[in-house]
Amino acid sequence: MRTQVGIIGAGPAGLLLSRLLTLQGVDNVVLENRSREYVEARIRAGILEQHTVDTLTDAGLGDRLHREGLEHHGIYLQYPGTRHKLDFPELCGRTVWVYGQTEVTKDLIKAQLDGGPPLLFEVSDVTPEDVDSDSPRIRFTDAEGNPQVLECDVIAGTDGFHGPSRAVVQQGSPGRTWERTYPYAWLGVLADAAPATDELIYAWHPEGFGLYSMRSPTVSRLYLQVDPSEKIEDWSDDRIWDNLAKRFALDGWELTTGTITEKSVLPMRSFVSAPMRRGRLFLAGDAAHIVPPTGAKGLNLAVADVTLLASALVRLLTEGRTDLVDSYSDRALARVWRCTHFSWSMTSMLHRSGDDFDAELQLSQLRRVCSSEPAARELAENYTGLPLDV
Ligand code: FAS
Ligand code: PHB
Repeated sequence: MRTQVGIIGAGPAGLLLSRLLTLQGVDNVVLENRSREYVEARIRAGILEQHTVDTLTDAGLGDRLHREGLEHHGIYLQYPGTRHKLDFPELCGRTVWVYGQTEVTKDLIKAQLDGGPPLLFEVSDVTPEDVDSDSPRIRFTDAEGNPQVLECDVIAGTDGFHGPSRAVVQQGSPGRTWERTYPYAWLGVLADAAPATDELIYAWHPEGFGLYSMRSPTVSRLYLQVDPSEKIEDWSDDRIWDNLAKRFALDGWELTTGTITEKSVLPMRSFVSAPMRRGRLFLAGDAAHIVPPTGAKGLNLAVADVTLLASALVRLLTEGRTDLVDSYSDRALARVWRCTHFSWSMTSMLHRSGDDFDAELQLSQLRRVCSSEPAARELAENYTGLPLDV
């Protein structure tokens, strides 16, 4: 097999990169080790920045998003006795959209299978080779168990945190990684319950953080800060609803409960790997970085990476110019660190560490953001998405 760009991983990063390259006449093949059903069922992100919405729309993937997505004009910050609205259009002139990553992935896969380039599911033993040469290749075993070799001009490692690509980059360069594991996790819940709020609530509470999100006018997506050692089987639906009601409690307001259709405990970490390139192998998305979901950055950062990478690869493969591929890693990492800092700062401001000194600092910062326009604007600009080249 031969193609211009071999893409490892059919998550949002790999699928969107494939779409953007295809629209520019660059042929590519996407290799995915899981099944289509598994990939489409993974419940993850929920918030899209305007840039992400614009990129999907410009790529011809915005119809269902604009039909079913919910445009949100702000978020609420809550601490005991106060629920304060940050008005994004007033603060920074931008909005965000609520549209689950599962839906983005379904739209991308549908477009890919509807006349798009090859997307091979359930492959295995995927190994990038000769990435320091101008003719790298990917060895893999196809779904039928046949050994295959995909000859490429370029390989994109969009294979997430557990994929093989990052290790290949790290082996070749004097690279390095940074990691911070947080002393808490999120218990995530999907429920058939009409959200009891028009926009997301980020709540600080003495017993722990709570996030009230949603997927539609009839489906709520909620998160509770828990200890990382918590086992989901120890959390009955009643215990979950009781804790959520406590963390969002406000006079004159009531939580809407319903049937819980999914629940899981999600670990939280910050992780950055540099550089995001080795020769003809380029990393994008979770393959290169992980952020705690408090800032709603993970999916949007993956989209930003592939927007930069797609332009760089088109210029390399259609004009033979290397300027954008040579600057890709530095430009992508500048935004990665900005989003890493923002996600860390939102996480540190809102999650209880158990230390009362920390609690006073957090409450002071929350009161500052809720009372100072410049402080609120800084949060709003980061949350709704900074320009690609920060
Ligand atoms: P992905 O991990 O989505 O995709 C990588 C793909 O590569 C996967 O399909 C994987 O199966 C495939 N792959 C791996 N190894 C392979 C191999 N050897 N061969 C071929 N394919 C291989 N972000 C938010 O903004 N908000 C959230 O609430 C949020 N919640 C999250 C919850 C969880 C449990 C996780 C893990 C992440 C969450 N994220 C969230 C972040 C998430 O949305 C990611 O940022 C986003 O999926 C990044 O997309 P990709 O870079 O494409 O990586
Ligand atoms: C979600 O809806 O899943 C979601 C929203 C905002 C976040 C994290 C997750 O910060």
